Amino acid sequence: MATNISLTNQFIDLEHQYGAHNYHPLPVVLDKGEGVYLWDVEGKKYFDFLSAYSAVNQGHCHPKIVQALQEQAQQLCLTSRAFHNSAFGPFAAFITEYFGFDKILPMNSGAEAVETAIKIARKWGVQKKGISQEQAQIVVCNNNFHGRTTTIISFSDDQAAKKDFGPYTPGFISIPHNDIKALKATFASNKNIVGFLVEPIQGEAGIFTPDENYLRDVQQLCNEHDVLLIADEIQTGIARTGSLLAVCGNCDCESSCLRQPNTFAAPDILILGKAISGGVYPVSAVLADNAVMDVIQPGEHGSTFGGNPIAAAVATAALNVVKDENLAQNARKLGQLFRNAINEYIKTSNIVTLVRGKGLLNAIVINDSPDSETAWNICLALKENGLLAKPTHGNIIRFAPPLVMNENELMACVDIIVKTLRAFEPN
Ligand code: IF1
Repeated sequence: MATNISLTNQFIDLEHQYGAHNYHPLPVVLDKGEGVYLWDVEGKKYFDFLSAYSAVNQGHCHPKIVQALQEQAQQLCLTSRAFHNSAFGPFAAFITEYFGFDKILPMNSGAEAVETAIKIARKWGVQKKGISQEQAQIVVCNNNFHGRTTTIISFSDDQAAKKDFGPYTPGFISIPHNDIKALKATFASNKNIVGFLVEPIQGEAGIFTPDENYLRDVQQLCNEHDVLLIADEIQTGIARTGSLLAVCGNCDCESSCLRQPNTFAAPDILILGKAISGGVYPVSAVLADNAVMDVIQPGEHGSTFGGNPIAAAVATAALNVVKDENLAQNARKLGQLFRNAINEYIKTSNIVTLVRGKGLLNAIVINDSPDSETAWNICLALKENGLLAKPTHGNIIRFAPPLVMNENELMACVDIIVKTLRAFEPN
């Protein structure tokens, strides 16, 4: 390799020349991770404040999860579901008990799990509600993010994600998030609705937490109209927002907490991905009770890798870490400290207008036009100062560190963030 080009730029050039240009990453090339830290190829150390979009809640290369991966990989990796394997059954029993559902349908990516939920809901609507399959509708929210497949982008509002990828899949009605009146009106005016697909907190849209009673009211409306409540907790789940799931609300999550009195909602279909493997291996899951899940029969859905032995072993270890290390409680405590500290800074700031979020899923809004480069430039400066975060939709910066962070580390991060933002204050 040429010696006058930095190692970083050599790797970036390779990606640029040989990789499709479907991303615009920060110019940092990561080479190693441990807990809340990442190192680039030059040896520079960073705090990770993205956690691979909340997939690495348990911290990078968690030793127990990596050990589970290594042990299972040496024994049996993949059988397909043409045969049974000795890892999937125990994992299915474990994860259904963990979240309080009858059954799991395992997949690999988040988008596949969302597709699976859509198929289950449609089939349930046809078989249990007698809706014709040409008519079945799923209600979704404006500014949703549920993945990248052709069906999922069909009900996206994000033109970058959608434009020129048509024709689009029909059967979706989009209404505002956190708007119970709109949901009520939609249910009242259409008899062909099979499901309501919702992110309990909208992630990509900029971390929007709905009103306290929104999810409870949603649940009640869904019950009244015999519509399946489908919660996409791919980003919000697994302790990220300070409870095991965002739909758990403010409970302590000591045990499986769905269907407890102070739970916000108990979805009919729960979609999980990302951190159910701690970011070690692609694993996603759809959970539901028998009355819903049993509409799927042999041959009607599946995946070569779904439910494979490595996925089962890794996800079991990753979910055990969440409870053993009290990650929900830690996320709740640190999240509060983080927002308090940033709010203190905002009092004297002209560059940040607000901080919002729940647990350790937070965002700050930069006081500049959404088309400006300011949020991007702040993230470049944060990188120089040893902290990695990424802007979302122009002038918002998402802050989502691994949940294994401790208070001292969090305060060191707050110092970096505040120092960096100060340099962007207008004089
Ligand atoms: C990318 C965002 C985060 C998700 C929810 C399903 C999926 C995701 C709620 C699909 C995925 C990822 C995908 C990633 C960027 C990232 C993201 F900014 F786009 F919105 F996290 F905030 N439901 N979100 O958040 O899961 O198929 O990717 O496993 O680069 O597209 P997947």
